[in-house]
Amino acid sequence: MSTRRRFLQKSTLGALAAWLPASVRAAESISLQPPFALATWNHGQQANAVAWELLRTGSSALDAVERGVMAVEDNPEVRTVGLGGYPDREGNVTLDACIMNEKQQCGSVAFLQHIRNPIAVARRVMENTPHIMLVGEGALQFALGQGFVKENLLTPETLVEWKALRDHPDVKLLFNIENHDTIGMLAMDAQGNLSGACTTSGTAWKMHGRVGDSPIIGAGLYVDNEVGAATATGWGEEVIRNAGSAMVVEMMRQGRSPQEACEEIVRRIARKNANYRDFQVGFLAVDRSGRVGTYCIQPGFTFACVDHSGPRHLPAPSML
Ligand code: SD4
Repeated sequence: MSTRRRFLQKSTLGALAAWLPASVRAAESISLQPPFALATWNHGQQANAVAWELLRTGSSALDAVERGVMAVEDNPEVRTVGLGGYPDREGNVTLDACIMNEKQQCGSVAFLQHIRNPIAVARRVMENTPHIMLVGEGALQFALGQGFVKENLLTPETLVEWKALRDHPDVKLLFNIENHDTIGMLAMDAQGNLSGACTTSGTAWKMHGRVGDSPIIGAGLYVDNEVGAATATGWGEEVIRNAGSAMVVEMMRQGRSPQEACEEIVRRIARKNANYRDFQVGFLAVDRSGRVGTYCIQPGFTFACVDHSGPRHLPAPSML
């Protein structure tokens, strides 16, 4: 993360915290009517705009989430997803993604290099193989065999930022709370079917070969058409350790609201890790009736949603 970005982050966190109470009420009271889509972070708005065009004209939730997050993967300005994503410590852009539909069919790729749309490869894994997850070189070979094009994903702009990170004396800041803006997207189509997608270049400065929560079904994403869907963002190690998204969906099945479920998993993660003040974890969930829940450790996490009432972009309530 650049010093400038860290400064901007610090100065905006206070501002966000100041108007948080209203946002807490707003997030908790959101109830979407199908079709709808919701997605993490600022770039969730771009994904939702694409998804909405599909949903409002009758496309499936699966197509909507895939196309929605692909728009963000294609956007080189987003440094945390797809093309232009931050590389690992050795300068390699390695991508993780997964997708899941209403039939609990799912596909995933992890540690995939040179392909800008890992979510589309994950969908092909789901539809064209007997497997759920392909990683690394095998995932790349599969993608090439499916007609995907190999390209350099490290843009000159990202390379400049990466070099600044590499040369920065305070490596700890690289694990800062705003250093990971995965896109997780959930949607319900007009038929009442839920799907989800999650895609990321992972935590910047990760070790080569590291895989986070985002491509792991049940961690970064989980969809159960009987109950609802959830997705996670932030420090993936903590999300994996706590089976984050599956846990949120399971709590909703047991009767918690999406908001209560997101708060419970975030508090549980914090309770079990004394260093919780040093990292971010956030969840976004929706149940079958369109009730939205979201919660995170640090202020700063935002989400976007859209239905016939139009697009909205809101900060998530936070523990701290
Ligand atoms: C990871 N969870 O690789 C991802 C990063 C992320 O918002 O979410 N960012 O750990």
